[in-house]
Amino acid sequence: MNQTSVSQVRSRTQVGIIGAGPAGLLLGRLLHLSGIDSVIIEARDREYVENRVRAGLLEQTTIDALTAAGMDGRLREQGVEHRGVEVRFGGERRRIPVNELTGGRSTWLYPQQEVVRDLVKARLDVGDPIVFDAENVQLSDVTGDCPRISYRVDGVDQVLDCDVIAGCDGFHGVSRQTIPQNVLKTFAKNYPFAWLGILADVPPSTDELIYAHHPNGFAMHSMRSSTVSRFYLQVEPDEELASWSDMRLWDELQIRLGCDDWSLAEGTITARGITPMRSFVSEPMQYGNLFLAGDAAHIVPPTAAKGLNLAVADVILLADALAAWMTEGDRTLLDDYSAEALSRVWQVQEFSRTMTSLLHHERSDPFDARLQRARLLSLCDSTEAMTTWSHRYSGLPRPWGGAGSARSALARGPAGAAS
Ligand code: RFL
Ligand code: PHB
Repeated sequence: MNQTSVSQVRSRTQVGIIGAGPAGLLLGRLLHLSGIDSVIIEARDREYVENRVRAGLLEQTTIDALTAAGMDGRLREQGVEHRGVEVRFGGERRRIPVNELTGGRSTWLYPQQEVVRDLVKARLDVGDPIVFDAENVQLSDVTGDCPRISYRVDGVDQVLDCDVIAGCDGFHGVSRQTIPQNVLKTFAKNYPFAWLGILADVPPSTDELIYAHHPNGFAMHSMRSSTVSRFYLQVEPDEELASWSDMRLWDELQIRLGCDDWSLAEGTITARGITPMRSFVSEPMQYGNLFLAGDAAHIVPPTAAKGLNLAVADVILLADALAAWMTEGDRTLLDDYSAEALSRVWQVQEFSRTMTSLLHHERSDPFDARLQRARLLSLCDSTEAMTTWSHRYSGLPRPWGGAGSARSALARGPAGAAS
C-alpha cells in the first residue's frame, strides 16, 4: 500500500469487488479458492449487511455451489430441505413433488442473512479484506487495463487499482451507472401490485411452502425456522403499511390461505415490509473490464424466489471465467460472460414472470380469473407439466458446464478442506 499524498492511500488487487451482498461475497470466496486476490468494497457496515432480511429459498443449483465452495456447514445443520410445494386455488390443495419429479433435486430454506454471515466469516477468517462503510464509491478507467475504484473510509481517500472490477452492488449501486447510456440497454416491467411480507414468532402451520391463488390476491406461507414463519400478501403497489393492523393481516392470511381440514396458527409479528414487484434486465453485463453480477444487472419479482439464486449463477460463471484468464491467460470465457449469463437471466425472467402471472390477481376480470384457474389445473393435473416446472423451480442445470468448467475451483468439487 502506498501513501501518495497526505490524504490519499493507493493499493492494488486483481479483482475489485463492489458490494458485500451474496454476489460479491461468493465471488470473493470462489476467487480465493482459485488463488486470486480480491478486495470487497461495501457501502454499509457489517451489522447492517449481516441482518438484512430478504430471501429464504435456495435452489438446488445454489446448494451445490455453496457446497463446492465449502460453505455448507451451517446450511446443512440449520437449513431445511423442501422436497415439494403446495399450491392452493379455488378451495383445492395440490402438491408438486419437486424432488420425486426431478430425480432428487430439492430447494432449501436457509435465510439470505445466514448465507451472508457464513461468507463474511469465511472471508475474514482467511484474512481477505472487506472494506465496510465505504463512502463515495466511484469507478474509473473501466475500459482500460487498470480500472480503479476510489472511495473514502475513516476520512481517508483511497484508490484501488485492479485488473478487473466486479459490480455486485445491487439494483441501486453505482457500477451499472458507469456504463455509458449509449451502450447500456435496459428492459423493465413494473407490476400493478406489491408484496407485504411479515415475520412472525409462530411455528409454521405447514412442512412445505404454500403458494395460494385467491380472488382477494396471492398469499404465501413460508418459514425461517421451526419457530418463525414468513408470510406474504399481494397488496396495492402504493399500499400504506400503517393501514395493516396485526388483526387485519392475520384475517387476510386466514382468508387467502384457508381451506378445509387445515388451520393457520397466529403469533407475534416481529417484522413487516412492502416490496415492489419488478422485472429488470440491463444489457450487456460487461463493459471493458467491468463485469456486473446479481441484482446490479437484473431484478426478478420474488414469486419464484430466484433473485439470490440468479446472483449465485452469475458469480459462478464469472469466477470460472476470471480463473481461466488469470491462471491460464485464456480470456474466451470472460469475453463470453455477458452473453452466457444473459441467456440464463432471460430464462429465469420468463419463469418468474409466468409464476407471477399465474398466481396474482391482476385485474378484477372474471375471464382472466377463469384462465388462471385453467392454467393452474393444467400445471397440477399433468405430471409432464409439473416435471418441467419442478426442474425450473429447483434450478436450471449448471450453467458452468463445458470446456471452461474444468478450470475453476468450483469444478474441482467440495472444498471442505480449503480454508
Ligand atoms: P444485494 O444483496 O443487494 O447486495 C448488494 C450490496 O452492495 C452494497 N452497495 C454498495 N457497496 C459499495 N458501494 C456502493 N455504491 C453500493 N451500493 C450498494 C449494498 O449495501 C449491498 O450490501 O445484491 P446481490 O448480492 O446481487 O444479491 C441479490 C439478492 O439480495 C436478491 O436478489 C434476493 O434477496 C431476492 N429475493 C429472493 N431471492 C431468492 O433467490 N430466493 C428468495 O426466496 C427471495 N426472496 C428476495 C426475496 C428479495 C426480497 N426483497 C426484499 C427485495 C424476498 C424479498 C421480500
Ligand atoms: C421466502 O421465504 O422469502 C420466499 C420463499 C419462496 C418464494 C419467495 C419468497 O417463492
